[in-house]
Amino acid sequence: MEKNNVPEFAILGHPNEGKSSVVSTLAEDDTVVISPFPGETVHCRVFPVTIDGVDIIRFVDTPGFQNPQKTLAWMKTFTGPGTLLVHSFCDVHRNAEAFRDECELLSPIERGAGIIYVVDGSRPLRKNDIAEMEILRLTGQPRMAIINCKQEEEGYLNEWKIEMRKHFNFVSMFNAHQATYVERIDLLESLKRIDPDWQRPLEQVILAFKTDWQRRNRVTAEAICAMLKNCLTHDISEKYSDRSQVTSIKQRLLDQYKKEIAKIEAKAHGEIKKLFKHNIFNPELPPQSILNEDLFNERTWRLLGLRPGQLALAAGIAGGLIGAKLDFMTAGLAFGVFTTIGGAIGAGSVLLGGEHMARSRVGGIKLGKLNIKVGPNENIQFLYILLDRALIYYTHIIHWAHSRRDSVTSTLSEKNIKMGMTSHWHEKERKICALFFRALRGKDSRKITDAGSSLTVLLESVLTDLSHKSPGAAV
Ligand SMILES: Nc1nc2c(ncn2[C@@H]2O[C@H](COP(=O)(O)OP(=O)(O)OP(=O)(O)O)[C@@H](O)[C@H]2O)c(=O)[nH]1
Ligand SMILES: [Mg+2]
Repeated sequence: MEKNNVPEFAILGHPNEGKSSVVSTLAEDDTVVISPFPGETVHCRVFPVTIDGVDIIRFVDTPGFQNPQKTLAWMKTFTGPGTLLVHSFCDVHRNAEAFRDECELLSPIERGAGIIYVVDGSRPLRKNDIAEMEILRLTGQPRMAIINCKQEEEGYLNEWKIEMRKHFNFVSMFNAHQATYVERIDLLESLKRIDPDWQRPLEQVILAFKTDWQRRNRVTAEAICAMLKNCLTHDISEKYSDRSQVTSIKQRLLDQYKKEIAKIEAKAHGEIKKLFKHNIFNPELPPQSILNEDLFNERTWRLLGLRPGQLALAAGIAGGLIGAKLDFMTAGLAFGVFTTIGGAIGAGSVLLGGEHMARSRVGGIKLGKLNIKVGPNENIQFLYILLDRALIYYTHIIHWAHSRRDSVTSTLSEKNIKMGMTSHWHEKERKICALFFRALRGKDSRKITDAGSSLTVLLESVLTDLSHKSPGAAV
């Protein structure tokens, strides 16, 4: 451990075993270079985890062992004090090309870093691996081993575990590309056990991690709430004088309305992505994800949001128009939304795809001109659709390990059931949503603030629950 008490861990191992991937996932840093070709990392690089401007822990990415058996042979002949072993080795071999990588990878250990040794447990154990483990044991530094299976092969795990227990204080399974928030915390908990001196500093690190995660969840809840407010109150309008242009103006406004709503939603999703430190790579959605669908298309409305019965109740509490138009509306749900604009000009409002998704109004204004207005959306289902999409997006983002650079291949079977989360909520939660929706339709800003605060608190607890669920639960 460094003098200033910031725990430092060097991630060591054979080339191409996933060292950089482990660093990237643990440090939540997608700038770490990961490559399918061995020998990618040639210099040590420190990746700190910084919270509130302070480094709380540092992970050091290192090159793979180049010549472990010869290194071990030299170390076995060393007769000086054990505390000088690493230093002496580096001193003697500093300019030897054959030991360039060993000198580099041992440098963090020389300055007191702990060791996390990474192996790919899906391949058989080799002589070089045993030499590497023995070298690390001889350094005398606190150390744990991580088995990071790159393939689904588990036949070699036992021999790895038996061998590793001889050399390490702790052995743990950790899949760099799949690890979740909970698994990262578990790994830090394991690190705590490898040396009594590190117990307290690592407890502080874990606490800082958890507190920061909670903060991110709170900010995410606020961002979702702000997005809902913006989307649910959004409208656009245009004046016109020539009645023959009404249909084309309405179509144009409707397209514009949808684009603007999509932009508000995308902005909120972008904020979530950034909060969870995905800065460079775009966590790819599975091809069949409902989030790839347009917000306003039929599949989205069929699979997300509340079920018809729930919706009637929600609309009742929200005091919306929906309850009164239930029969027509549920039919609309089956056929999709925004499919037609219709020609009901002059009727005061236009039913879009069987719903009051957005209103187009034609009303007289001064100077004999007319006005067409699209929005705000008066269907409470819109709130639930947006909410479901935000929660699905959040789940996807938090479960996307920072070391992942590939695309998603898992398939999702689309059953004929609601895939969103809100349809599983209890009445109490749906009431909070309904009150927020109702407040937005009124003009009382205090009511809006209060209802928004209740919704934010609810969302924060929903996000906390999701953080502790396995990614399998996500859509
Ligand atoms: N499927 C899968 N692939 C992994 C995992 N960890 C690493 N890989 C892949 O293995 C390759 C090597 O990963 P790196 O993290 O760059 O390995 P490294 O040990 O840092 O390699 P060098 O720097 O070359 O020594 C990359 O193609 C990774 O995508 C894993 O947990 N699952
Ligand atoms: Mg590397």
